[in-house]
Amino acid sequence: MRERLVVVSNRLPMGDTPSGGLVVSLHDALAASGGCWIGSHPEPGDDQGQFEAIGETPYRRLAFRLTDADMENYYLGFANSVLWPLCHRRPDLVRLAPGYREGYEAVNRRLAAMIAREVTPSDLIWVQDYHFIPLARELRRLGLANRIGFFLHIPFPVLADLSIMPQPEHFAEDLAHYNLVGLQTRGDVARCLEMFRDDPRAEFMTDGSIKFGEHVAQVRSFPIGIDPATFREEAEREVPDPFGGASPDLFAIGVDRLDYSKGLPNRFRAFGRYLETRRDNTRSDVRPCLVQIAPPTRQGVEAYDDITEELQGLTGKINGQFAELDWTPIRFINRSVERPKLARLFRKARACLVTSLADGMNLVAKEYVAAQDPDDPGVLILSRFAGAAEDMTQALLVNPYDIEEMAGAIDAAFRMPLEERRRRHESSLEAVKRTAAMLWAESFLKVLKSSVTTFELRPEGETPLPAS
Ligand code: GDG
Repeated sequence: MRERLVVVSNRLPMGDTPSGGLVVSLHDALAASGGCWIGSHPEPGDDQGQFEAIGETPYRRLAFRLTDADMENYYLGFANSVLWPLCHRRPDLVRLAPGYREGYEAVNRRLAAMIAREVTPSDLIWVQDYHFIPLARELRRLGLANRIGFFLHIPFPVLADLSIMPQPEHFAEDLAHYNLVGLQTRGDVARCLEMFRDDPRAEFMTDGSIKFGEHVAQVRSFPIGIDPATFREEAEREVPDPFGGASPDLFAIGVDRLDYSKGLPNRFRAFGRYLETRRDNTRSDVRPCLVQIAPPTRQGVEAYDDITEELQGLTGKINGQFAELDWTPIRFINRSVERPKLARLFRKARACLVTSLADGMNLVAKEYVAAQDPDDPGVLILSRFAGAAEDMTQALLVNPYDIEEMAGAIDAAFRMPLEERRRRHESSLEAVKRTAAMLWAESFLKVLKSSVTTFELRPEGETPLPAS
């Protein structure tokens, strides 16, 4: 029987043309296997337990709907007010409200029942991210013996933080229902293994896999990447000047969803500190800028509203202190910018600031490096706490809590000699190529396909419904 791939993610890509590294690489893998991609529809609603088929692609796209209550309890609630802050080492921002956990479990249970009607026993199921940690457990409960893989895009939590969760014992148990747990970095794998080591129910096998009751799971790192060649082409394409003729002399760029994990307030403070202390302060003809693009996300969650206000305040303060009639030092764009413009901005920027306090990988770091002109490249300033730092060791690595150090790195990046910029860029680009998106999907699926299944097969007579 043919092994189709079934991908499950929180959001279903809706457009006709796939874009973005993750979407493109999964699109290619799905097109090759003729499988399907399951995800939530952007419009809320009640799907009555039935998937809705979306548009034309070489594979099927199936949408489920989230009701307003699901959005509140599952999405904004348990996923983004419990799991997200917990995995990003912000236990102080965890909100435990009645209904969050049940809402999260209910969406996973309902989705599992819908998936079980779609898949055949030979299908490979690949679940994406923290929205669906219990999904394999629910699918096993319905008798599915398929190979099921899970990839966590965000950092694996530290052991001490896990105990803040309601029913923390479920976390290890739920993960053990997957045949393969994929994580971004070796550091994440170490934290995951530490959790299993601490759990008396887990047993380590000689091949490194973990036996948990009747289940055996493997834990491996698969650093995610982008498609560097396509991104470079986009960056090279001539588009109208994104600054409309008012291009700054010298600028650093930041591109992040407006999220507290991305370390934006300290980035702004560091830029202010750099302006205060920069060595070429006397050269009044150079007007350096920070261009920060930060589209809003998860509006309605208190911590996100707070950080937006904080950044507006910092921008006003720093611009008030340094701006001149013809110079705005911080350009804070609290909206999304189209991809071709973004690629072009990356290419023009002399430095890119990625200063996450915690980050699974950070694709912006890779996009910036891919977009550079190798003959005259800009400099990546990269937080030690972004997964990307594990391989991109030739970036200017910084501690995102240390304002002084970051201000120094901005100064060093703006003044770095061409030879050093080239050397650092060449090495960073190698790392981006080594972890290209296609390889990420291929290597995960290769390991998943070879994993042993120890799950009982479906009880006699219980066959899945044929895929419609
Ligand atoms: C999660 C993990 C992990 C941003 N603003 C605009 C825009 N973007 C694009 C970027 C980049 C993507 O969004 C952001 O990806 P990141 O990796 O930086 O961060 P998260 O969204 O937090 O992603 C992260 C990732 O999953 C993948 O596993 O790396 O650690 O947190 O592609 O360019 N794109 C456009 N306009 C914008 O305004 N067009």
